[in-house]
Amino acid sequence: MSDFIDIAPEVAEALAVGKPVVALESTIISHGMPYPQNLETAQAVEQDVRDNGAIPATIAVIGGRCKIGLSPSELEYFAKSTDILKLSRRDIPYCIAKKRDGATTVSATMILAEKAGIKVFATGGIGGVHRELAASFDISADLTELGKTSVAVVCAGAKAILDIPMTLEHLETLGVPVIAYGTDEFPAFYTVKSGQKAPIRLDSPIEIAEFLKSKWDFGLEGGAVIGNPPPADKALELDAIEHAIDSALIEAKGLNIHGREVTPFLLERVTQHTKGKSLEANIALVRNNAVLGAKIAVALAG
Ligand code: PSU
Ligand code: MN
Repeated sequence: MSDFIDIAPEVAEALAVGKPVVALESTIISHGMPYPQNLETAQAVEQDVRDNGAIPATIAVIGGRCKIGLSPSELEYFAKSTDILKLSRRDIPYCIAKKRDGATTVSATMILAEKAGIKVFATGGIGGVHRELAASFDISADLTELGKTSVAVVCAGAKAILDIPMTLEHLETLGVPVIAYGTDEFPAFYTVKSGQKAPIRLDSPIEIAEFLKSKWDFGLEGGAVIGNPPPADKALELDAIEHAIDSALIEAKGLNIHGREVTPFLLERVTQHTKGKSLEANIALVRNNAVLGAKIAVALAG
């Protein structure tokens, strides 16, 4: 493992003695938010994990080395650099072989977290089935990864830029449990409600930890989606975001944006259309997820 992976000393120590660790992704830093909000958010999220009793491990690839836990200067370098690949499962070997820098999406972060022995990962939103699936055949590699890699992903659901009902259907096909935390509906990232009932509702970090232990101790491999609604005071209303999303989707089509470019493009345009309100919501919900992730990791370790 050490041929490819460097675990930060603090993270390695915590893992060795069974202390709670929460994995954090880096695509949100490099491709999900502009500088300097990306750096401020990444730092705040790490602190949120610490404040709730766990050790943060931001995951990325630097110079072809897989990093589990970044130093403050690595985090800053990552937030500022504009030459960073976006990595899903298939992109990892290229990044390693070419000794490049790569930001890990949900799928790649899950893979590296599992290899390091980290069970809980907090992020903003997972990728999913894109709208107008028949035309694009765009289904995020995040979903396939959730089907086979045993890491719990705490998120605010799937962004409304996606087709949420189809995303939930595909997660069922892949055998991925979907849990809503403290609510009946699966959240839609910027909004508390998606109009879709979540298959399972659990109301405390301990219940979630018991659920995860049951799954994995029984030998059912694969991840789980923990949908944590965005904080009510920063969440947006569906009408407000729907228009921004529709315009962004039309623009993406006109510019023939496809593949891995789609999600970063839509996020940036939605931020412009909402005059920064969506970015504010995004920051608040990632922090909120880090807090829940830490509490689940603490419950799992206890
Ligand atoms: N959600 C966010 N910001 C992001 C992403 C999700 O709020 O930057 C990233 C995650 O890394 C996720 C990826 O894994 O987008 C999905 O990309 P795609 O749709 O290309 O699979
Ligand atoms: Mn895609």
